[in-house]
Amino acid sequence: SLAVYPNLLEKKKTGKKSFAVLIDPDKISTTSLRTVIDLGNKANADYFFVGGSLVVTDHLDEVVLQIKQESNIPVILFPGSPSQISRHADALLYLSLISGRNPELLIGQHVVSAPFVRKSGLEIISTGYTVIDGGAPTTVSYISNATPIPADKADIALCTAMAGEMLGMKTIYMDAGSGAKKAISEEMIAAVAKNISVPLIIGGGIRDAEKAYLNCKAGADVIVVGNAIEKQPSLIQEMAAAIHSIPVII
Ligand code: 1GP
Repeated sequence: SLAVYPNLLEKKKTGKKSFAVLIDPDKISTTSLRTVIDLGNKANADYFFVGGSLVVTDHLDEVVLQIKQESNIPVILFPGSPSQISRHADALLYLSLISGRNPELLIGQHVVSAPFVRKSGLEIISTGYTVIDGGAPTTVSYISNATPIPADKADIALCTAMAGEMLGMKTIYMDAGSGAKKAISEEMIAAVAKNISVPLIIGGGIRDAEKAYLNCKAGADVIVVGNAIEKQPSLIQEMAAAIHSIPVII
């Protein structure tokens, strides 16, 4: 099988959309992890993203290993801090918070952890991480000490994404933050998608299959869902079906 990023590019060529199930090691118990993995397998979820803005537990390795044992779906780290690295994963979203003006999250933490990240042997996917205002402060907006892009400023999001792509970021991840009151609007997604050619990852506050579908129609390549699934794991099937229903170009 292809490495994660080449595979993502292949999918983008044909317009095949992906569904990422986000697992926050802080929030999930071993038994519900088993259920989520099982549902992900059955629904043909495309990725398991593992991480969170505030991982306080130390069982990241355990969570990743359990997924690897019970599934063939690639595990991609979505770290809230440089300590959230497990060499057992398949790839790492190497996030630079390009929507913020906090130098630590743009480059400072990367410098400090670079040797450790390199040594992990993980596939590194540089990601222009762009936080959009989700209607109320989210963990990421608070922890990052950086102002999110206002939800109605599609032009700022679009210029940020363009700059990220030109700086060499392999993906752009627009996030309203976990549990966001308001998910990112389709208008903003469409404006950004039209103007970049790297895969566009969208997450934060997506609660139903219809919104996931509409985001894909607007140009998202990967839909990430965490909170809604934690509350109702059966949504995994519905979300996957909606996202995979988008026709591909052959
Ligand atoms: C958060 O984009 C992810 O960083 C997913 O958000 O938990 O609200 O689905 P939710």
